[in-house]
Amino acid sequence: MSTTNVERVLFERPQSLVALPFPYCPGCSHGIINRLVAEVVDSLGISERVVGVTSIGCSVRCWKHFTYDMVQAAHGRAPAVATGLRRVMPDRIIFTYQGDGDLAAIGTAEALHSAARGERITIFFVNNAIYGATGGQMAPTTLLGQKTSSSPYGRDPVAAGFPIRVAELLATLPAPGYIARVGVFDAANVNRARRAVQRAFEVQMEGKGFSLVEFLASCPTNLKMDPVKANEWVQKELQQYFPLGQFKSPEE
Ligand SMILES: Cc1ncc(C[n+]2csc(CCOP(=O)(O)OP(=O)(O)O)c2C)c(N)n1
Ligand code: SF4
Repeated sequence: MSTTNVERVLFERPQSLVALPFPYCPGCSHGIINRLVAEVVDSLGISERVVGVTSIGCSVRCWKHFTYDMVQAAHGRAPAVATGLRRVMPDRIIFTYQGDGDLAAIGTAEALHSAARGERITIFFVNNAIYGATGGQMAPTTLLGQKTSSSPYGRDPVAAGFPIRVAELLATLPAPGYIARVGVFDAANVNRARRAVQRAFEVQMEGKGFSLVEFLASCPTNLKMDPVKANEWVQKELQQYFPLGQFKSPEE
C-alpha cells in the first residue's frame, strides 16, 4: 500500500518581507505590524506599485525589511513626502508608517492636513503610548497617570493635556475614506488588523481618498514590563481609552 505525503505550508515569510531578523526588542508590536503590511501587499499583488514612507522613531527601521521602494522623511513629515510622491506618481500605491511621537506630536500638522485634503495615501499609525526610540518619554497618546521617563509621577492633564485619539479626531473630517483602530495583542485581533490593512489599501486603490489604520501596540522595553505583561497592558489599559473599531468607511 502506498502512502502520499502531502506537504502543507502553514507559515512562511511573505515574499515582500526581506529575509532579515527584525531589529525590534522582544515583544515589540512593530514586527507583527511590518509583517501584516507585507502579507497584504503580497495578497493584493501590488509589490511593484507600492512606495512606503517612514519618518523617525523605532518605526523607521521597517524601511530595510520591505522589498518594495521605501523613502525616508524627516521627523513627522512622512505624509508631506507621501503627498509629493502622490502628485508626481499618480499610479503608485503610497503608504506612510509612523509612530505616535512622530505622527501625533512633531508631525500633527502633516497628518491632519493630508487627511483634510483627502490625500490619496494610506497611513499606518503605531500607537504604543510612548516615545520608543528615544528612551520612553511621554507621547501625545500616553495615558493619564502613566509614568514615563519625562512624566515620572504620571501624566498630569493640567500640565500635559489629555491623550489624543487620532482615529476619532481625523474621522471628524469630511474627506477621509477609511479610518480604523485595531489591536495586535491576540490572534483574532491580528486577523482583524490584517483585514483593516487590506481595506485601507483598497480604499486608496479605488480612488476613495485618505485612509488610516491606527494600531494599539506594545513597547515592553519602555513600559518596563515583560512582553506578556506589556501585551496585557495594551489590551486592558490602552484599549480602554482607545476603543477599537471602524470610524469611517466609504460604505457609510
Ligand atoms: C527634529 C527631531 N526632533 C526630535 C528627534 C528625536 N526623536 C527621535 S525618535 C523620536 C520619537 C519617536 O517616538 P515614536 O514616534 O512614538 O516612535 P517609536 O520609537 O515608539 O516607534 C524623537 C523625539 C529627532 N530625531 N528629530
Ligand atoms: S524601544 Fe519599544 S518601540 Fe522600540 S523596538 Fe523596543 S519595544 Fe519596540
